[in-house]
Amino acid sequence: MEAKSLTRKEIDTLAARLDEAQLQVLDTPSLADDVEVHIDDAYRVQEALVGRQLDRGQTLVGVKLGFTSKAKMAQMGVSDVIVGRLTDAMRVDNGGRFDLSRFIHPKIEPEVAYRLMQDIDLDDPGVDVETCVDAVAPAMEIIDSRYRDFRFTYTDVVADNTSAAAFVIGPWQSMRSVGDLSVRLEAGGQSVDGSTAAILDDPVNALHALLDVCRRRRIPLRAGDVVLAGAATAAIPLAAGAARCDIDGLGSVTAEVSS
Ligand code: 0L1
Ligand code: MG
Repeated sequence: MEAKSLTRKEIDTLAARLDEAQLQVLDTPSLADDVEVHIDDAYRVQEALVGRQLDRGQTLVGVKLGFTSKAKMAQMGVSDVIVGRLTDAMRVDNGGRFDLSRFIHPKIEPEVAYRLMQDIDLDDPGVDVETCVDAVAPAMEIIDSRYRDFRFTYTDVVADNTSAAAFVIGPWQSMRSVGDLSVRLEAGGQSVDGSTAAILDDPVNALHALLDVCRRRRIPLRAGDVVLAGAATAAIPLAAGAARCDIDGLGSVTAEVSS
């Protein structure tokens, strides 16, 4: 049975619950334990949640994709990527330091980032998203589900702004083909190896998938926006110490995590 659509008040209540979980650094049970949320409403909750962050003075700086690996899609029983928003409060400088205390149970994953050089008209059927990108970079994303034990449904995670928590971008270089490059992530004494091909076979495909979702969900794409294309490996728990991602031929990105 289709979930019935939520009222404005219900949307705002769920957004406030997720926002408080983040602000208090306290997890919350899956929304699905209390209410059935349709995917359309999940994106409305996400918008309301990010709206609360913008009301506190944060600004939008980009978007991120999730579920870009076949394994993750299969695990969640979906065939669509998910999209979340990035704000300036999530940005960590390359080589910079950030504190673990602002997260509930953070994980880190290696990513490829793109930069948009122009606004994208979502209603223009002829737009060539690849020509709207001027740069590519290695990146790391910190995900921090606001749900207890990282246990969530597809709609839960969309509502929770796709677990977005922080990101670090390495040196930008001119837009180029990425395809299948080796990736190594080291963080908190653990390491994981993978390939950029884990991102929809080639991270450039994430740009097309992004445009498709943004058209359907009316998520703006603007000049200067960062696009986190998706994870090249499974995420690993984030612990204090050095974090570093190396992508062959694309460069490195680092951060220092303090407790
Ligand atoms: O790939 C991602 O950025 C994660 C999307 C959300 C799923 C998760 O929190 O594991
Ligand atoms: Mg990610």
